[in-house]
Amino acid sequence: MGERHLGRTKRIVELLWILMVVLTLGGCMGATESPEDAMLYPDEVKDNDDYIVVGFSQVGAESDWRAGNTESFRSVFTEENGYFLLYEDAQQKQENQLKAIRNFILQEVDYIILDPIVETGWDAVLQEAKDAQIPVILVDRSVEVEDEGLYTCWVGSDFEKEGRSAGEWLIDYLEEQGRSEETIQIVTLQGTPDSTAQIGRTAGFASVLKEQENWKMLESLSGDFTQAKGQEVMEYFLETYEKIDVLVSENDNMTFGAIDAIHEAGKTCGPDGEIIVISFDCVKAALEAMMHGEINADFECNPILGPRVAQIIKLLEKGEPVEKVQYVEERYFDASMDLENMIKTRVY
Ligand code: GZL
Repeated sequence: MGERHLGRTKRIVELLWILMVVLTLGGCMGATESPEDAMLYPDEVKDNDDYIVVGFSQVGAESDWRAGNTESFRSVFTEENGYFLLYEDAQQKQENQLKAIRNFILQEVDYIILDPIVETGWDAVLQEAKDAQIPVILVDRSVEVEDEGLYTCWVGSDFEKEGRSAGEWLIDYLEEQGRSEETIQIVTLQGTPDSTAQIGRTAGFASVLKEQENWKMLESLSGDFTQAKGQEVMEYFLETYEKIDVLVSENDNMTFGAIDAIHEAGKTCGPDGEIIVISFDCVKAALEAMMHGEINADFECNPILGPRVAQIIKLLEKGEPVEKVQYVEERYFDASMDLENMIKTRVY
């Protein structure tokens, strides 16, 4: 961006903040109580080619993973980088995302980024975005729609591969422990029902489980990806089933809650415990819990999607084609690894 442009842009940003203060002090804008009240931005920004205006509808703030994911967008879509970001936290409610998207359309943003809390219920609002000629980029979770032309592309994880890798890891681990012939009783804490992450992880692990005659899935229940719900459901599992050999927990925050429940029930988990704990996300706090002997294995779900989406937008700005489906690189960790050094390299 040229110096002249930068100077003009800086002035517009100053104007924008003054406008914001005036309107807020005047009570005209107030805090964003709901998506309809999301900050309007002045025409000067709207009509200023120096800026790419992006509306981002985020699932919520339910987990450490989500915090890392949100930060990866906020740190990239900045005015210094030539963007104006309208960010909306849907507080894990689809209706808030629908309102936010309609708000972005009203404000004539250049792009909409959507992390859809669940896969269904998006056809109408995505058609409205298409009619308004606003490209929609899906991130992390995906959508089930009649017409896949309603969105430009999707960037995220191969959730089914994550689930399958967890099942394959458990086969190897039980082999090492000399327990391949033992009846293995499993419970699952599932993520938000109908979310892509839950659908994929559940299906992936199930594809391995169905080949293991001695594995028995006692019950699978939703912990909604939160620590509180994860603890509550694990308490129910521990009260209901006398012998639980494995917990499959579809994200680290539910795992943290489950570990608390296991300890409160006077039981143990991890490599030296009664219950094998398999988790997903690989946030730093989970790898630390693994280092302290509470988690056996964790399957990464890379939340750093912001830079990838910025690259996509740059290509779209040049009228270049982008891949419809774009997976991010992922790995897993288990307690046998040199976690102390690995944790130092983690950014979330
Ligand atoms: C997965 C993401 C999930 C994480 C959870 O990509 O959608 O949502 O696994 C988060 O931590 O709540």
